[in-house]
Amino acid sequence: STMAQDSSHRSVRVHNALMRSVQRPATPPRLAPTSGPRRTIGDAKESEDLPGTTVRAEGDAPVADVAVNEAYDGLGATFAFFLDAYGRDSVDDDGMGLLATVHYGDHYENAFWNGRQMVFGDGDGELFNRFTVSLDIIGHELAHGVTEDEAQLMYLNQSGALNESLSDVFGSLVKQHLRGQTAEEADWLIGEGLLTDAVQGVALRSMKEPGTAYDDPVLGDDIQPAHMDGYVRTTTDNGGVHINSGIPNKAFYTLAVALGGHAWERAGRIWYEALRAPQLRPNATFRSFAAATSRQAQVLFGPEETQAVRDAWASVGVPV
Ligand code: ASN
Ligand code: ZN
Repeated sequence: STMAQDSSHRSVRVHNALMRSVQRPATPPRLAPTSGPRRTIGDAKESEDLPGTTVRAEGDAPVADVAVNEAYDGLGATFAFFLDAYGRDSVDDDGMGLLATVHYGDHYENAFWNGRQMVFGDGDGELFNRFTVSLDIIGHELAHGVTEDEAQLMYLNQSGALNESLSDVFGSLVKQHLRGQTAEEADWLIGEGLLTDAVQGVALRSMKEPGTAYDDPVLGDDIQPAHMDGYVRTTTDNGGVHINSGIPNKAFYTLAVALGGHAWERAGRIWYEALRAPQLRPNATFRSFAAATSRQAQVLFGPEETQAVRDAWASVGVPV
């Protein structure tokens, strides 16, 4: 009789525990992100005033200014990517409104995330077109906001190059997701269409073959390394954050192609969860990030994916 009592007590306790977990979740319930993106596009009218005049808000019809519509659509594609691929509701995973300013500065040759919003220059027209032409650039800038919200990787040396690389990874995945491309089909270029026809080059960076995106008398040579053997020690560019990002970029590309299929589903998911892992510190190195990706591959998938992650890092000279 004691046996029967014990097991019935146990089943009652299990039942109560299950009911409790259904009725009283440990964390407060969050509203499902049913509202979609909340986009605002500002026009700085070639000044450096942010956010400038609002020229298109969520739900507004397209306007005559192509840069405005590219920014609006690019923010939409980036929002859709993070929600669909990882269930992330905007930059802060809490439905934050997305603000971008176009026509920033006088022929300004860059785009950036300023901690609160995206900013896009028009380019000089000689070397660079407007910075909204490439969807992966828009995804890159917004991903800086995601990284800042999660690991807060310091924008210096290896942690800075990781910060840069994560923006390239998610920027490229935004484009691949919109196009429905597999890892094999993707171009793995960052900023295709950004360089004018006068420049000898195809893009700002190549994740597939770092160091080969351009070689131009005026712009210079793409000097990104694809392996730790070529790691550039420099004090410019915050310790070469846009240079040494070639190394983790190549590791991600290598993993994505090894796993095959849609890169955001396994390779991207592993990188995304590594970025969110509490063990990842703001001063993370390539090695500590590689270890985080290996752990996530094991937790999320299994031994095959974990080995593929380790092989990918090993191929760029980062042992895990
Ligand atoms: N376009 C650059 C980037 O987002 C601007 C910068 O150096 N912060 O990385
Ligand atoms: Zn960046």
